[in-house]
Amino acid sequence: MADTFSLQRVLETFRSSLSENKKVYIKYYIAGWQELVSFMNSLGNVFSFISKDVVSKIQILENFLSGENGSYYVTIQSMVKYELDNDLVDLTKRGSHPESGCRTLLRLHRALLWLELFLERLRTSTEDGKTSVMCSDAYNESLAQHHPWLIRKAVGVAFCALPGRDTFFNVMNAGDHTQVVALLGESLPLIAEVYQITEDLYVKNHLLELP
Ligand code: 1PZ
Repeated sequence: MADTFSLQRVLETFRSSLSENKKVYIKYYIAGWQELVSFMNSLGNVFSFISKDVVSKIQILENFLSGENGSYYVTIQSMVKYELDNDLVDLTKRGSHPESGCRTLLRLHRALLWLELFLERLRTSTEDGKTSVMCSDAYNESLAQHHPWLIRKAVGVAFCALPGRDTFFNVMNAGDHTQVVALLGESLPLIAEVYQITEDLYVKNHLLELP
């Protein structure tokens, strides 16, 4: 994986994560997150507490995927079935399975909603739009509801360190502003679809509140 971020690659990995029959491949789902981590790292050290958390969650899922039961972790659907059938998920409070695949993926899933809301704001923003406001509005509508006060404060501080809209667009490495906006328009429905498929699966299995 190259060090420089490209929005195009994020789009490609999320596209690869969807199978024809609407299964979500964990391998590509976490590869998409890995790309986003490299993007965050290029924005500066203030974000390292965020990217560390994402990296550790990617690692947990990667370990399952490459472990002896890896074949059950190929898709989000097979993981949910396998872990539930075998009582491998702490359902109401953290106990003997504090780092199940289901609860770990749920954290990334919630963050994916943040990403979707943020990118949509970025896509439709005007030249004087403030990335910090777009980020925090998206955050308050999504992830913030799942974070305690201390984390919300720390995240608020990090948002203030965000570069402006121009820099953001440049770091995405996808050409001029018009091209970035077009690519965002292409990526967002994909991200939204992956999100919705996961959301439906988690709703169906009552997994949205996993500790
Ligand atoms: C480009 C700007 C980046 C803004 C990122 C906005 C989201 C802020 C998320 C803050 C996470 C704070 C650190 C750790 C939090 C964890 O406690 C939680 C719950 O996990 P648990 O403790 O239950 O194991 N972790 C999360 O909620 C996952 C957070 C993922 C954040 C993804 C950011 C994606 C950035 C993409 C860049 C374009």
